[in-house]
Amino acid sequence: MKKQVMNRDWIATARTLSEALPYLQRYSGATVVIKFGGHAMGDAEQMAQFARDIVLMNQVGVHPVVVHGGGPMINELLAKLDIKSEFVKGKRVTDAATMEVVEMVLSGLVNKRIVQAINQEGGRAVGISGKDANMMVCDPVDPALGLVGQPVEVSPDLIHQMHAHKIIPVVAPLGAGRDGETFNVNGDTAAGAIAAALKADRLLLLTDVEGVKDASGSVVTQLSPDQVRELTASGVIAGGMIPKTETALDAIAGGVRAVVILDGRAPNACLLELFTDHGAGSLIRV
Ligand code: X2W
Repeated sequence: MKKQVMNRDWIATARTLSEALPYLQRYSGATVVIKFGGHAMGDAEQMAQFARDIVLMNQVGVHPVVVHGGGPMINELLAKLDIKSEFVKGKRVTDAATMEVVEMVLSGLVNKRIVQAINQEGGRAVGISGKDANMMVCDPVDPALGLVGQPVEVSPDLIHQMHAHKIIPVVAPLGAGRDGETFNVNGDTAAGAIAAALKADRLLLLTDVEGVKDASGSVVTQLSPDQVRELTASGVIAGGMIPKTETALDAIAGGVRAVVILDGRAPNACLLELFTDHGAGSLIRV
């Protein structure tokens, strides 16, 4: 007979699975929106690992919705095409020529890469943008930013139908204008608006920092919207973290139960957050 050698790793693996039971029960049937930022995507192996996490989540009864970014990939193609691009307060000034490139990169390249990665891990992902079924209708944010959109009406129907058919939606952050325009929407903003429309249980904002840091530089594991406002007023939350915490506050005000800002480059970041005692990043909730 084959003798099984029990070593510590296997015992730890079994214990981790056992400890996950209450979390698996808690999240069964939950809607979790995952914002996968361009900076969190990394190489093919990191993409595959993210995809495995999404498929596992789906397998255990979570209804995941992936909303992605792709800022660095847009920058790359704009540079190749010699189109200059600038950001004002974290938003890309988007003229008609830039919008074409943004749509090509987000709806084409990035969206399909994620869809294919999830499908290769055994999931059933379908890629859409906010334009499909008129899911995300936008108004212009500010004439100075051109075709940058602010979501004003988000309909959750299409996503509910996809979930009912066991499809994992992968959403590119583009919106439809009322006069047939295409709008470029910041990925975090789109994820927050979609999570609010779905009244999601969790919005996970995957980025390339560990979370919200306090004045001493340590990650704050849990904080309330009021604490976020205080840290922002005192200048501790600054720079690129501001759009993320603003998204979090808007999403919570819109009916999302909790928002987590976490480092998407860390291995199995989503699983660590949802299914272990440890958690990951900074959880913001009332
Ligand atoms: C973003 C959309 C992509 C995005 C852009 O054009 O870069 C606006 O700035 P990350 O990877 O999440 O940064 N849109 C209006 O948000 O990508």
